[in-house]
Amino acid sequence: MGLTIAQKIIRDHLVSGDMTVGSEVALRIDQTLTQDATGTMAYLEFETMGIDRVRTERSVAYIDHNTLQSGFENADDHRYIQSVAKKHGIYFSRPGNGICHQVHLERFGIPGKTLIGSDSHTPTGGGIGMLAMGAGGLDVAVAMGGGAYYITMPKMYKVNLTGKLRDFVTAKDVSLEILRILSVKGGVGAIIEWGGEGIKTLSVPERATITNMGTELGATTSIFPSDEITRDFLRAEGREADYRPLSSDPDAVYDRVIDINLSELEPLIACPHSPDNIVKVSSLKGTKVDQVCIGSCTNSSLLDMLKVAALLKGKTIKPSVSLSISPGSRQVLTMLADCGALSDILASGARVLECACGPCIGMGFSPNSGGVSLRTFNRNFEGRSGTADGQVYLVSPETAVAAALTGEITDPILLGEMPKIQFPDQFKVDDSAVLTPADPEEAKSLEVLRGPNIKKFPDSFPQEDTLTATLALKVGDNITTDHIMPAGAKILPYRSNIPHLSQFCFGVCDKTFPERAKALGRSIVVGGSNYGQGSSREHAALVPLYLGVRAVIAKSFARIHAANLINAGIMPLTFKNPEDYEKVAEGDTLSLSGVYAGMESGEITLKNETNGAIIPLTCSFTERQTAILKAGSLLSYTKQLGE
Ligand code: MIC
Ligand code: SF4
Repeated sequence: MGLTIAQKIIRDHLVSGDMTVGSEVALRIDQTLTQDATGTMAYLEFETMGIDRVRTERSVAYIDHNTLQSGFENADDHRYIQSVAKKHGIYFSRPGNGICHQVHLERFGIPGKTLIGSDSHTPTGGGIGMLAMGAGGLDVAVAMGGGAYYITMPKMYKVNLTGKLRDFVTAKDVSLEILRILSVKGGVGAIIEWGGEGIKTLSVPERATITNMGTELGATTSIFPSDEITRDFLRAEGREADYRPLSSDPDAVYDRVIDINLSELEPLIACPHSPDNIVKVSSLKGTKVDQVCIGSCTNSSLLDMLKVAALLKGKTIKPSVSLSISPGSRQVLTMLADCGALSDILASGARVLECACGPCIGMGFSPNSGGVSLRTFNRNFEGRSGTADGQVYLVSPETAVAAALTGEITDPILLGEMPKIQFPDQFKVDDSAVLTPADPEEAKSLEVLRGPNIKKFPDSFPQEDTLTATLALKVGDNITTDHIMPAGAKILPYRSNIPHLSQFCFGVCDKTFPERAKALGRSIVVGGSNYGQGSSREHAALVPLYLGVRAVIAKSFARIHAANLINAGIMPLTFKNPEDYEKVAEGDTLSLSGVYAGMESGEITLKNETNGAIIPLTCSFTERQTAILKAGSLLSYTKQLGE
């Protein structure tokens, strides 16, 4: 039987396990990336492992999320990451050099290699045929130390593209179309391979937009073949030597095949507050727009920016609209400046922001109250923009420009003719903002610089055979990690200070949760389906742990969050019968007995001591995961292994 692209890469990196769907496989990881918002924690974890130098082929630390530096906290974290990177063999991409995924694609990604990153949009690397996955910081720390990365062997989906995108219909619309078809949980447990004749019409930046946003499907990752288009991109980056062709076998077997005809697509838009809330742009015609933001790891490539500049050239944005543009990398910004496109952008009235995540994670540029904001980003979760009642829509750069010019939601096709873009066949390569690590000898004497904002990890609690605790919070379906542990300019500086962060835990759902949970000492949280979707932030597990949460019971979980809960020693358990969700209420006393046997058999019984209901729960922990939960955390487990 033939293999898919992902199966081939998994086969080549298999450390243990068998490749049957649903069983656990351990993979050798070639490359890692971190960003600063998850990186401080990941490097603190790496340091506790006592390993001198990373054992990967390439590990890169990016500073791109927390670049506001509104106090000493971020500056200290940057300094810490810079010093720890230099000492332990990690490349350091300085603040201002760009968004991790964009820079990694440009400078470091290699077809056929494995990459894990402490950021959920790491699958961007699938645009050049990498097996690139988002992971919790601790998993990345373990991989940096040479340990394997464990995943559940995913199903394989194939999206067959035919036809060719019309002008003003873009790769972003392809991402929105697949979200319309599959929804935010439709990719859970699957790897999505993109193929068909239509992919030959898509450049690497367009492919990367698609793999980037595959994260919103809940997919383990998304991947394109590595072909002549990949070779052209690597050549333009001066890295042709990194090219290797990669394709699936003609007789590869897929669990699901989806067909999309690019020629038939129309501009699409994701409405508040979920990336799968999709309608046609034309159906919202005339909706007044207050703000437009162009950028993020989804749509900040040179190609995107050149199109935006060409559409803005000689025009002025509506006075009622505020437009921000964040190029994805210093390379993109420099090339925009060199060819004059930057002047066209500035002359239109746009505000050019730093090459960083910026507004995407609520680091500035929040909309006005109740404001309608059209963004080329990948997430529009409630409150994420920093404005609680902001109405965020997700669109392509073309649709974004159309709104900025007209002041309302407008089908970009109405802009007339698409200007011709002069796309260079050589990118301007300048790696001076990527600092190389010290050599092993010099590294020995280097000091790691820590600031006072770095606080100790929460204590871990080995799971016991019985657990009795109060249900402190019951939430609904599709709860994101932005609900559990919000980010934004006021909170993000405290990613290495769990006690401070804890005040904001579940703030979007219930502001009283932190105080109540603390008072209870130990508690349980109940959720609906797809609990923990979105970001890879392990803080969404570490902070509940700090507040005493010992188990989360839900209808289903998102992949990275479930792994983060286990790594933190919190049990993710699933209702065997989803309707039993109704049999528990906030404040009920819940008890689990025979936990150890249940971890092995896959069934644990819950008794609701308040109303007497007996509720069967399921779990599918591997031996390793059971051992982690019994040890209290992945860190304690790893330490025990070393003893
Ligand atoms: C996001 O887009 O939500 C983030 C911020 O990049 C996160 C990482 C984080 O919370 O630090 C992600 O996607 O993993
Ligand atoms: Fe940064 Fe936004 Fe991309 Fe997350 S989704 S890495 S915050 S640009």
